[in-house]
Amino acid sequence: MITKLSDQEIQTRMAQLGTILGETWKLKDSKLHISIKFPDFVSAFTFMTTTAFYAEKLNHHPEWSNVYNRVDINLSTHDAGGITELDFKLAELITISAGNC
Ligand code: H2B
Repeated sequence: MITKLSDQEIQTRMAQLGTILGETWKLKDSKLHISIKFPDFVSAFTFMTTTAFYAEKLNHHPEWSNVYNRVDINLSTHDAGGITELDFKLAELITISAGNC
């Protein structure tokens, strides 16, 4: 069973996360949150498709929404009731994949 990270561990890991199109990952409602504005709908949806494959590979899935060229993402581990190592793994993969979209 994966365990929740401490507040200190979360702060340390957040400082190591990169940016996506100038947007930074933030802590919102005890979840890792980012809101990304893409140039258009196609690049936003391409990003979501790429991310979906990473999520399935990790068996760890985002809470997200898309309106035209904006994608809002919230990451937490439902099974642990908070933020775990898996959320940072997915956030890192998302940050890398956004660089390729
Ligand atoms: N995604 C997230 N974000 N948190 C989880 O606890 C989780 C998940 N659990 N994806 C996985 C699937 C679990 O439901 C399956 C049964 O392994």
